[in-house]
Amino acid sequence: MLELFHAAPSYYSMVARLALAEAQVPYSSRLLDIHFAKQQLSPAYRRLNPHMTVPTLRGPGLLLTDSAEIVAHAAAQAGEQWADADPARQAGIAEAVLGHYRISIETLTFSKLLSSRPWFKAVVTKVLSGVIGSLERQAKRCPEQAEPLLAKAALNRERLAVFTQAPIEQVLSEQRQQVAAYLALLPPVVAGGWLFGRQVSSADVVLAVLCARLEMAGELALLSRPDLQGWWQRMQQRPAYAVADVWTRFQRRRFFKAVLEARHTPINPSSSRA
Ligand SMILES: N[C@@H](CCC(=O)N[C@@H](CS)C(=O)NCC(=O)O)C(=O)O
Repeated sequence: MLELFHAAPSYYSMVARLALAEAQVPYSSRLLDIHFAKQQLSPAYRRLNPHMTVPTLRGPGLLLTDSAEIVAHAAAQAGEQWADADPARQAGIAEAVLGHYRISIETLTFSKLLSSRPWFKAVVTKVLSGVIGSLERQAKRCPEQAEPLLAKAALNRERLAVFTQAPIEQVLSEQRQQVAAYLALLPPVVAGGWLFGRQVSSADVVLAVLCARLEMAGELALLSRPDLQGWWQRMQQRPAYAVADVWTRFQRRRFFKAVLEARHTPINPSSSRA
């Protein structure tokens, strides 16, 4: 049985959950608390996933540490059920998926949050500075793992710089432009169909999670094309969409419930890459 290490409200965890649900790949859920306990930074988890991020998919002879790898795995498992199996559509699908991964979801989400709640900037600064300090201390204590720990500290410094160095409205406006440009380049969707024809694809999976995040951020107006609006309505009706637990609004009670559940998640890093 596959195990999916993920967090309930995490964007890239939702990508993995939706891909696996659409491909009907069963897995055991292993929830992590990436916000308070920061289990993604624990020694056991970082041996499993050196990027110290969720999701991670683990199984016999399988260790996937990035949502894009999990989507590709799901596409392979789905075979002819997904448009990805059609050689004529592969280049277009790959371009749509890659374009999605060029968008900084985190910058979009946080710039929106900070633009409406300026007081949140102090919280973000405090949390990120705390994480950077902790990673740097751990790097000193465990020199053999210093490289990934310092890389993660540097990444968090970059995150901090994005939100503190430029006016937040400017950051948000750039993110909006990037998302709008991405959506404009997607292929026209024929009535009742999916992005690349009559079968869903990796591109539908990532776009669905992007739309859910736009809705959560109050930015769904960016989805201005009527064909994509119809697609989004239909996508939300798919059984896999409900199974995947894709969030279109922040669910405080479920968030804390998942945090509590995560305390009991065993992380045994004894697996190896395929
Ligand atoms: N490229 C990675 C990004 C994963 C990622 O950034 N996940 C976020 C949650 S949505 C995370 O784990 N954040 C915690 C951290 O960076 O410490 C993927 O697609 O899996």
